Amino acid sequence: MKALLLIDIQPDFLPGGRLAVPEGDAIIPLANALQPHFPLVVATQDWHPARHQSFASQHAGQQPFNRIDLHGLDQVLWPDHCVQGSAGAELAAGLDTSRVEVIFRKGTEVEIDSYSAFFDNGHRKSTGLADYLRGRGVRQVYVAGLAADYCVYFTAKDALQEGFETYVVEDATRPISTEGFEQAKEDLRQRGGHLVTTAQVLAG
Ligand code: VGL
Ligand code: ZN
Repeated sequence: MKALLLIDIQPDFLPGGRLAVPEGDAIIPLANALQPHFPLVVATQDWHPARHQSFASQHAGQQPFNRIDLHGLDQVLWPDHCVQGSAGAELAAGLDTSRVEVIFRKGTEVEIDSYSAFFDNGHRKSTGLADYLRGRGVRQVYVAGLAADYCVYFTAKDALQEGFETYVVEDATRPISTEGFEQAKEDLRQRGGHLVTTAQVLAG
């Protein structure tokens, strides 16, 4: 049994959004085309309280994209984004959600960021996604969405660690930093992950 994980396809990560990923909107038709090929589709939403500590606005003298130590973890400071209940935090209007069975929200704790759909960045708390997938008999996980070098990467890494056969659908994701994604891909390959294209998934 295989599952498709659609990561953070939200207006704030699309061109014009508050943390826009270049060409982020290009993945939406692919995310829609992939869905009918999976018996289980799960989506995530980045879902931050307004005063989330990953926001540069919450740290005096800091600018977006600076790095700080946040309670012992390396943290990139972001522009305010995906604030709970805001328009930018919804699932993108063009995304077909009719086959999305469940939506996992993450990043809800003020003190800690959460890139992965499985755990917060300190691996302190599980979201329950791994047990949910195992309970549904899932062995293979395909990851698409935004951003390739952050939430898609961390989700794929945790999926591997949780023992799932893990595929990143390379054309159905876009990075914040191209160089960051190159490193992420190398790391995922070394961990036993697979990179595939939408065409390969549709043909399989
Ligand atoms: C993300 C940075 C901050 C992502 C979320 O979805 O990749 N990146 N919050
Ligand atoms: Zn975030």
